[in-house]
Amino acid sequence: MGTVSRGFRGKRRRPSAGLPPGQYLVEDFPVLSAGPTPDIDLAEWEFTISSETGDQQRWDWAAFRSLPSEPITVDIHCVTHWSKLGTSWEGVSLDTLLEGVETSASFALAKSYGGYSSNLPLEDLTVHKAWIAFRYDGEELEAEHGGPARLLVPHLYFWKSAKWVRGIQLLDQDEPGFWESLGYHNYGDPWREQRFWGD
Ligand SMILES: Nc1nc2c(c(=O)[nH]1)N[C@H]1C(S)=C(S)[C@@H](COP(=O)(O)O)O[C@H]1N2
Ligand SMILES: [Mo]
Repeated sequence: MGTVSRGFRGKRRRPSAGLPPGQYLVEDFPVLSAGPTPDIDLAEWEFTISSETGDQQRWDWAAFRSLPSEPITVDIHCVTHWSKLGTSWEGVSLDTLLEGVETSASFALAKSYGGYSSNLPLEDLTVHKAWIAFRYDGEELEAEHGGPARLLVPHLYFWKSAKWVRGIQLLDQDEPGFWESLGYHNYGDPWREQRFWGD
C-alpha cells in the first residue's frame, strides 16, 4: 500500500525507493537510544497536542487506540548510515490527530517520555507523512523501539521519529530538539544528506 497521495507531490518517494546517498542496508533493527528506555504504564500514558495559543487535545491510551489506524510500509534511514527498507507498522495518522486542532503554527516539537525531543515543520507531519505508531511487524511496539507509541516520520532521518512520544507542541517559532541543538541538521532530509548543521 502506498502511503503517498497519488500525484500529490512528485518528489515524494514510494516505499523501497532504494538507498539515499551514504546509507547501507541492514536486515536487523538496530536500537539507538540516547538514554535509558522509560518504563511507561499504559494506565498513565497520554498523548497531547498543544497549539501555539495553549489549547490542548489529550488522549489517554483507550481514546488513542479507538482512533482509526492504518498499516504503514516505509523505508527508514538513520543518520548513522543504516537504512531498513519496507518496514511495516501500524499507527494513527497525524492527520487524524490534528483534525480537531485549530492552529496557524508553522513548527512542531515532538516531546518524549524521558526528555528527548525533535523538531520539524508542521507541514512535515501532515498529508500522510507522519504517524503515531504502536505496532511494528505485526506485534506491539517493543519498549526499546519506542513502545507503547512513537512518532514515525520516515521521509526524514530517523532521529526525528521520537520514541516514547508523549506530545507535540505546535509553535510559531522553530525550536531545536535534542539532536538538533547538538549540531544535527535542523531538517534532516536523507535524500539531500542533511546530516549535520551546515550540510
Ligand atoms: N525518545 C527517543 N527517541 C529517539 C531516540 C532517542 O534516543 N530517544 N533516538 C532517535 C534515533 S537517532 C534513531 S536512529 C531512532 C532509532 O529508533 P530505533 O531504536 O527503534 O531503531 O530513534 C530516534 N528516536
Ligand atoms: Mo539515528
